[in-house]
Amino acid sequence: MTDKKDKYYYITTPIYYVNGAPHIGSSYTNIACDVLARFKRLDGYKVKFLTGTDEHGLKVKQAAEAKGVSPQAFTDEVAAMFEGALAPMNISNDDFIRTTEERHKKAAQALWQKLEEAGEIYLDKYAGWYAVRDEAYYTLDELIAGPDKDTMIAADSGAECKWVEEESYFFKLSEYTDKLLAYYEEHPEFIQPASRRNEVMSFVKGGLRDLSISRTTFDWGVPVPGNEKHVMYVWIDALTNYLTALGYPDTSSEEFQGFWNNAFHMVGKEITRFHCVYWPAFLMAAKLPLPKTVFAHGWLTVEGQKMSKSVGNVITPEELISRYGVDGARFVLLREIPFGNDGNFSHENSVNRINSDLANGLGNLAQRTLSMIAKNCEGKVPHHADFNEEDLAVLNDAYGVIESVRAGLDQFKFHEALQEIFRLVNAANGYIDAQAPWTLKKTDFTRMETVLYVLAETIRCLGILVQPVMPDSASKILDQVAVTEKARDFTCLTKEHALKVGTELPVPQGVFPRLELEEKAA
Ligand code: ME8
Repeated sequence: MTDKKDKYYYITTPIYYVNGAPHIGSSYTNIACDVLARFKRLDGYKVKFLTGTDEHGLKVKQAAEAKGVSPQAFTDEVAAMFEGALAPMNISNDDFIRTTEERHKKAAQALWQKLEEAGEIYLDKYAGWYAVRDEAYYTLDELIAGPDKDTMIAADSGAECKWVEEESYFFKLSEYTDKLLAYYEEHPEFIQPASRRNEVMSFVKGGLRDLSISRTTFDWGVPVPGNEKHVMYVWIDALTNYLTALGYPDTSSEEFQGFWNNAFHMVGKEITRFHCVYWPAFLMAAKLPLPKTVFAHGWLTVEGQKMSKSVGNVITPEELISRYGVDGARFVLLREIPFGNDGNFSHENSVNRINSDLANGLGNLAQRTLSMIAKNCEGKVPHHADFNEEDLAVLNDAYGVIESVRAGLDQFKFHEALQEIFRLVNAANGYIDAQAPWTLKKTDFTRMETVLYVLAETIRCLGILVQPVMPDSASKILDQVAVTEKARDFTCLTKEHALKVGTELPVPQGVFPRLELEEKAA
């Protein structure tokens, strides 16, 4: 839960490895964070929304080698693909960080020095199993036998591990076991959802070992200050990005303090250990406050299978947009899968969901109402008489639903927040059917005007409410009920901001086309 009096909100995605082009996995996280960022802006917060790319480490270096180009040329190219995928998905990030930037190198080295000054780092020798794919060290109890004697497999992720032996700096993570457990106990909101919190807590309860935080066998990384034979372990480098973007090592600015005290990290569930164990320990060691929450969402599969190049089922953001439109894509990803759970992306379910909620639900509500107003009320916001009980029930719902939407989003329950909004859509469609303004047109014209007014006002509220999830469609809806740009934030969800009788409305146009499964998504 954010502290509203602070009015600062800092939301981050993981920074993505630039070893391959973006797929809908990163779009999923980006969209979720974008919805939160847009929601908070409309709710009066100062928002900083950060995403970016994680460009160092062996995995990226090896991908560059496979292409026969230098790591810098390779990362420049792939980082541009990640950054370029944001605008087409309408991602409203305020900053894009690349770990190869100078500002980041400076921040990562400054954090290292803080840890060193605090006496939390020592030089020793590392000997153990390392998975390049996960950029992670594993202990024997986390491994299963591999295809040959030199290779082990990480039981959880399936990544191949090789034995490494080299001089390395270590962070005294073992000293943080109790401190972390006490922190998790005192701050149940720190790791969400609860299932992930339980997993992390049982891992930490097993006792932590000191963590190897530098490498000497390659040089594609941030040099360790004072000993440039070493580069930093890619995760200590990567995690620091969240501080870099706020201007670290300068912690004195209002921007740093406001945002860092209200920081929310959104990550996929496979990287909770890094964000919920290593990161808070580094921050404690550097005497910095911890983020409010790390939320670990579930894993997306496609038509029931893990997305993989070899299966050939990787969905790109472009494909998603070309089939469903930007808003349709954003909507289905958040509406179909309870956030936090693993979820399957299916074209059939997506088409059905878009048709039922958007084309038949919200789209039809707007089309029926606005075309009746165009034909019967000279295209102007109609007059209304006193509202009766049915009218007030719909209007009060339209003004009040923001409370449950806000509560849902504060708990990262996107699907529940959307269910609330679409419950209102269904209620309004039920109201139009029950009131039958097409019949009232012949029997009681004044009552028809009132009913159409109630519906237009409900559409205004719905337009405001769906902005975070479907910014383009919301803007079209709000244009059609002549709501000015300034009157679109959540403070306008009150009767004081209701549509003014007699306001001229533009010619109505359909906002959500119906999709055909056979043609569009067979
Ligand atoms: O882990 N379903 O980068 P990464 C859901 N660089 N989300 C998915 C997904 C899927 N199938 N595939 C990817 C890294 N994601 C590190 C992070 S942060 C300091 C460093 C999303 O390129 C999800 O957010 O492997 C996941 O955590 C992230 O992409 C992993 O991106």
